[in-house]
Amino acid sequence: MSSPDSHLEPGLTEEHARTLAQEAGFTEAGLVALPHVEEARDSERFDQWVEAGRAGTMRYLSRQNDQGQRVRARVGVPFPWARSAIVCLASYHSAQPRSTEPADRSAGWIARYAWSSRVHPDGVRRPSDYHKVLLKRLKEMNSRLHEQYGEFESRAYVDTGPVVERALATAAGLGWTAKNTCLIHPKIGSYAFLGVLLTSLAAQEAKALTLPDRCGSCRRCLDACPTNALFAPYQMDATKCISYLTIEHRGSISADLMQGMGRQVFGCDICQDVCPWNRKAPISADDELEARAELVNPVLEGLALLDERAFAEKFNGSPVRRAGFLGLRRNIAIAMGNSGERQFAARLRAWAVAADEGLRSAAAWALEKLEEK
Ligand code: B12
Ligand code: SF4
Ligand code: SF4
Repeated sequence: MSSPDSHLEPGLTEEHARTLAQEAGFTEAGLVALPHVEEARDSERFDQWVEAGRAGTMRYLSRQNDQGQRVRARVGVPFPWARSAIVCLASYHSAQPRSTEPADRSAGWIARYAWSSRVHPDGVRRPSDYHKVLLKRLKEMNSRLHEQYGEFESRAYVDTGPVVERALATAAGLGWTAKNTCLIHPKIGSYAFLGVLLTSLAAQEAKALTLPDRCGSCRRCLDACPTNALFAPYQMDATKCISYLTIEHRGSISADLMQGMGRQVFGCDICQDVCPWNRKAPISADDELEARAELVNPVLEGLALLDERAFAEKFNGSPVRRAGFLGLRRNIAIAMGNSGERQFAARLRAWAVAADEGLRSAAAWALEKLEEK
């Protein structure tokens, strides 16, 4: 437990937080005192988003505590002791092609963020999951802070904690929340993961200014989104987002959305691939997040051949496992339908009688689409 005395200054400085983060392997970091100045605005935006039903079946986002407060809307609700957040950013940009570049129609697309791998001490390259990679770094930073400051409260989160990471990253001056709803760092772009270390330590310097929005009059992401999930600037209906449909959503998908999904089999990069701020973004030097070349434009037939065991072996330790074996198969069936390649008809016929409803309905739709040709 923390003692009140442990909260006395000197407190954290932004420079110290950045140094610690970079020594732990992060590309960039910022510090923000909590509650931050835009908390009321952000919490209102979050509430409106959830109340409009944009979160779909991701019920954890709308969870309320016994007092009826929405847990994620304000950091102070689950963590009343939190006085500062160190927000860290790890670039995963790689030199590989983008999803918007021409590719063979018989290939699918797995989102860039899920390509990560690293070489283990035994010399073998294995998939890596950013959640684990970043969490280990945050914990290392936490230990170093404890050596320096003694007892205090803290929590480290990457993705799965009850915090809106992009809102905290914006408040910490790491970038702006863009029209595609991603956090864009002016130098690093948006192919970057976020991780947050909450502490009960005071932040010595209050954040002076957040960065301005630099989207200007651009609308490329909105125009490129194939399912209209970005229905207005800064507004996303997650229930239409290909990332949600391919990763989070279980079961059948409506026909109009399947059409828009194209050949994305896991996640979606389109609204980031068209963004000018990613054009000149530096390639990441992070050796724990290196791209696995075999996941770039993967051949659909190769993915379709994976049985449950081969799926587990190929994606063990990778974010792709989250889609589940049958979820990925359903997505492959949709991509086959959208490919226009009749060579997939035989496989789709077999899947069209599968026991799993999501796979069965996707395969039937895909078959019909191929036969329309
Ligand atoms: C749920 C979730 C999703 C959902 C919903 C996405 C969404 N836009 O809300 C789905 C499954 C669709 C998804 C997709 C992706 N995700 Co996601 N996801 C999350 C998660 C777990 C929660 C996000 C959340 O709370 N959404 C609710 C909305 C309201 O929050 P928000 O979008 O962050 O909104 C804030 C701002 O947009 C702002 N805001 C709202 N309205 C307005 C209006 C104006 C005018 C302005 C200026 C700002 C503004 O205030 C909001 C609240 O404070 C976070 C991790 C976390 N714990 O935060 C990762 C996270 C956001 N995802 C991430 C990633 C990498 C992705 C994908 C790129 C993966 C992929 N390639 O498929 C896509 C990107 C799609 C996109 N264009 O956003 C990263 C984003 C990194 C970054 N640089 O932005 C995060 C931070 C995970 C991480 N730890 O790195 N994701
Ligand atoms: S990730 Fe794809 S589907 Fe989702 S908002 Fe961006 S372009 Fe649209
Ligand atoms: S594509 Fe244009 S509007 Fe969309 S996020 Fe990038 S700069 Fe902003």
